[in-house]
Amino acid sequence: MKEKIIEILNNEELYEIGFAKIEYFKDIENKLILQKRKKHNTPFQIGKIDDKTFKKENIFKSAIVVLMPYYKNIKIIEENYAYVAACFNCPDYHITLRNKLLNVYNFLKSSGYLAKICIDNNELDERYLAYKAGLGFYGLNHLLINDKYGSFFFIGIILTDAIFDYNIPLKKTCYKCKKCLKYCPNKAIKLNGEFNGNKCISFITQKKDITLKEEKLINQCIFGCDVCANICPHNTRIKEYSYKETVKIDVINYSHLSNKEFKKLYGKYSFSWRGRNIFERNINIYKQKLEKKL
Ligand code: B12
Repeated sequence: MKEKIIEILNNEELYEIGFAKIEYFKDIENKLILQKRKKHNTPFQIGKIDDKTFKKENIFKSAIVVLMPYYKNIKIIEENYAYVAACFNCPDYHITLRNKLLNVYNFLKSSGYLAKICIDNNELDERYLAYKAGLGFYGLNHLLINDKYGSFFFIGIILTDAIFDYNIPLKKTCYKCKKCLKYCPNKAIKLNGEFNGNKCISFITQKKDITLKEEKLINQCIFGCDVCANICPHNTRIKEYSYKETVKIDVINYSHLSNKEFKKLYGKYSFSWRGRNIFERNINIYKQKLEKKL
């Protein structure tokens, strides 16, 4: 069964695969409580702590966890062009990865098992499940790091009631070089392992109402942020997964788009989920900065 699932996923060019047992994840409960108490969670995090720790009896017994790499070395030297973070520079992973998981989903269903595909917007703590499945270790920057892909990968999960031989978490930790602490533009990362999602630039570029202080933090990368990933030594010497697309926005000559035009141009990218207004707001913030410089 496990071999068959791995074979199906390999045929979809997915090679980093792990199996985690669904049980009460007591070891992260205190971390989750502390993050909530300190108001470090963003509104993008959904579900309750008990959903993430599987505290209550659950119909699912296992998580099949899969990594899909997305590293792209974005080199945009012309200041007049804005860009989006690497994970938004490829066709929407919610769709591409889901499609790649469908054959396993169908295989489980036709074998009489429950199956549910989860990618990103769900109540799970996906990084923790990937960690449990032996696919990576935590960085101080809160990213999960994999030996092959660094931290540049998406996580996809299939929950099922099938039972497997499970993988075990890696014993490794990151180098703790503290570069991510030093370079994070808004000091979202702390040495004691805390991470304030509300201070993360990625969140600031995606949220609706921003303060003047937050505006100052939006620069050439107008959606998402890769600073802590790009300076991470675990991300050197990793292979590029070259998608044809590089979203490059001519900021000075940018003209306002209708919703229809926005959808047509950018609808296939996952950043379009936040809509045209936030995208254009960020372009305008960067444009004003460029104009001040001229
Ligand atoms: C909300 C969200 C965000 C928010 C808030 C993130 C946050 N940490 O609070 C914002 C918008 C800021 C964000 C940013 C990004 N995100 Co995001 N995000 C999510 C989402 C939807 C939920 C995350 C969450 O709230 N988890 C619960 C919290 C409590 O977990 P946590 O913060 O990781 O805390 C745990 C760790 O601290 C852990 N821990 C830390 N050290 C150790 C050590 C040990 C031994 C153990 C056991 C545990 C442990 O314990 C805590 C509890 O488990 C997930 C998808 C999902 N459903 O999981 C994607 C997800 C985490 N994001 C992802 C990505 C790609 C990104 C960005 C790189 C995108 C970008 N370029 O802008 C950045 C990276 C920012 C960063 N440095 O983490 C990927 C992760 C890829 C990876 N390699 O880790 C995910 C899994 C989406 C996916 N399916 O691929 N994200």
